[in-house]
Amino acid sequence: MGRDHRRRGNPGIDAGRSAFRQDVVAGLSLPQKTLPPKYFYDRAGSELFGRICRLREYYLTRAELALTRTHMAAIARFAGRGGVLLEYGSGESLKTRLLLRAMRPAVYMPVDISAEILTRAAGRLAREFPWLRIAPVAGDFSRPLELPELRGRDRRVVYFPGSTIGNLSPGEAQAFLRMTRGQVGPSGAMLVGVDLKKDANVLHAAYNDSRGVTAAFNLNLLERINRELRGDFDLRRFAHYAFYNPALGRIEMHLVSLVPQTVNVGDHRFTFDRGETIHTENSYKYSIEEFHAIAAESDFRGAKVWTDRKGLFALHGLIAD
Ligand code: AVJ
Repeated sequence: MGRDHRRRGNPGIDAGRSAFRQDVVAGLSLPQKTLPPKYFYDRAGSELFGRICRLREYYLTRAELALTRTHMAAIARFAGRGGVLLEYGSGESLKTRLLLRAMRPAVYMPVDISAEILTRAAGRLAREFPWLRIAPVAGDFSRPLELPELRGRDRRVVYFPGSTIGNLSPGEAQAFLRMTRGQVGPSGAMLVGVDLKKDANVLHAAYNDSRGVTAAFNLNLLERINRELRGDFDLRRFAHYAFYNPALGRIEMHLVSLVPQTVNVGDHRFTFDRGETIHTENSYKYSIEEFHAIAAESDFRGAKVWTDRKGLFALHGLIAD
């Protein structure tokens, strides 16, 4: 029983799985094999990402937390009191709690693709912030969203921390900001966390940690394909490969085939040359000026920017222009 029964009984999982299958088959059929990074975050992947955030080499999380603490009063002043705070992501982080405490929005609206994660996070926040109205929205923030009706005068501020925007190409980031600008309206604002350009050796270490957690995170994508899509990837025949591409200003993560091989995913077959890669993630790094230029093309103005003392990470305060 089990499997088929469960799949027929749960259209949510079925729809998700068929989108996953479609994306995997399409991506592995390209001349440069590619897999979308959003599929890293199954249960095991999310756990591994949590471990990455605690690694000594992965400076991003600590730098963003440090700058948020240091500049909290100014950040809250920028966001303003009593409006609607939308967060793209489930908002489980310490940074979110600091922001909620300082800013005291009238409504907090976390937007996440996983209803399960949202419900759990919202329940916890509700206990911690009894005065706060929490309105979780289950949906994909990378597409135009239907938001619950809000009182029209309430100022909307979108919080998008963690440099998640770095997964998008500059052109996609611009389109994404433009869409968000439509979402918040003419009196709206955005707080977006962006990893800064820096010494390539520091970047390299952050994505090639000595404990191999990032490697496990990358390889878990193949394990997920094996589990969910009847794949037969042999994880010993692929290796994590991450490097900084200075011309494009991004970290690239790949999985390299160590031997010539054929892999099955359900009824589909894919062949790999020795040394051929699957490109699994880009993580773009922007100077303050570069990010301002992207914001300007999206009808946002870079009004404020806060960084940590070491100049590793930036939080941009954008206002509708
Ligand atoms: C969650 C997209 C910001 O790009 O640094 C961490 C994901 N990948 N280590 C990043 C990630 C490898 C992370 N983001």
